[in-house]
Amino acid sequence: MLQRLTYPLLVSLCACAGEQSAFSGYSEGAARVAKLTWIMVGGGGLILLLVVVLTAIALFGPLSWRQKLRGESVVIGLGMVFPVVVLTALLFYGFVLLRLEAAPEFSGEMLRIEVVGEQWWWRVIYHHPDGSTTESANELRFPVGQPVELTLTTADVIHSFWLPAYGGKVDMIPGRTNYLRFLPTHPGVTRGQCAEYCGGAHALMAFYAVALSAEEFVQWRARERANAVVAADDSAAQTFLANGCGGCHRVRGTPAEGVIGPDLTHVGSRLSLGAGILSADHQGFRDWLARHQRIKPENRMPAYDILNDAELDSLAAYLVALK
Ligand code: HEC
Ligand SMILES: [Cu+2]
Repeated sequence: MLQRLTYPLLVSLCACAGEQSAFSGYSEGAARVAKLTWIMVGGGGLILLLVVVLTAIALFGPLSWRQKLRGESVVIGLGMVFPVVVLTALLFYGFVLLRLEAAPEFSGEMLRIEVVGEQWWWRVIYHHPDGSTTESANELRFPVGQPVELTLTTADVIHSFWLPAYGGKVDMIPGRTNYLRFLPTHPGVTRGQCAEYCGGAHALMAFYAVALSAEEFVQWRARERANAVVAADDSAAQTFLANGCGGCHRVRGTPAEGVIGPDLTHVGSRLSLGAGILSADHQGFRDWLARHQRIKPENRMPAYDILNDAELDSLAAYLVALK
C-alpha cells in the first residue's frame, strides 16, 4: 500500500520546487496566488481531517458520542453555519488578496516586452526607452523591482505562455493581443513552457526567464542592443551566409537579415537553443546543426545534413562567439 502511494506522492512533490514551480512566488502577484493556494490546501486538509474524525466517531465511537452527532444543532452548526461562514470569509479574503485593479505595483514605468508564439519557439521583442526595438528568442530578461508588461500574440496557432514563478498562464490567440503584467521581486533563472498543445514539437517549446538586478539589467540591455561584432573576413561568417542561414536568421550588423527564424545576434549569450532544449555552448550548437530534426522533430528549420565536421565546428564557434 505504502509503495503504491510513493510514486504519486513523489510526482506531486515535483511540482513544489525547482525552476518551473508554481509555488515559487517570484513576483508580487505570484506570491499572493501561492499564499492563497497554501491557505486553501492547509484549510482543506484540516477540514478533511475533521470530517474523517467525525466519520470514525459516527461509525465506531461510543454510543453517547454518536447520539450527540445526530443532534439537530450539529447538523445546523457543522452542516450549514460552518460552510457558510468559512466560504464567505474565504471569498472576501480572496477579493482582498487578489485585488488586481488596485495593485500599486503597476504604477511607474513598465518594461514592455512582446512575446510572439511561433511553432515551436518564442520570438521576444524588447521595447527600449527610446522607442527602438531589438529581437531575441526563447529567453526573457527583466530587472527586479520594475513592473513588466508582456504583450502576447501568436504568428500561427494557439499557444499558451506559462511562466509559473512570475505569473499565470495566458493564451496566445490568433488575431488577438493578450497582456500579462507582473512585478518581479526575486532575481534568478526560472523556466517556462508552452501550455497549450500547438502541434508536433509542442512539448519541446520551453524558455528561460532571467530576473536580474537593476544594474545588471542596464548592462545587459546595452550589450543586447549593440550589433554583433563580426570581422568582415571571418570565414565562419562566410560559411553562415553561403549556406543560406542568413535567409532565415538575422545577425545584426552583418548581411544576415532573415526574419523567419530566431534572431541570432547574441545567441551565444543565451541560456538555451531550440527553445530550452540544448545549452548554448559549442557542443549545443554543433548538436543543433548536425541533428536538430532528430533532437526536435518537425521543427521549422530545414535539416543541414550536408555540413561536414569542419563546417559544423566553424559554425558552432561563430555562433558561440555571438555574445
Ligand atoms: C528556412 C529557414 C531557416 C534556415 C535556412 C536556417 N534556419 Fe536556423 N532556425 C530556423 C527556425 C524556424 C528555428 C527555430 C526552430 C525551433 O526551435 O523550433 C531555427 C533555429 C536555429 C538555432 C537555434 C536558435 C535559438 O535561439 O534557439 C540556431 C543556432 C540556428 N537555427 C542556426 C542556423 C544556421 C547556422 C543555419 C545555416 C546552416 C540555419 N539556422 C538555417 C529556420 C532556419
Ligand atoms: Cu504549444
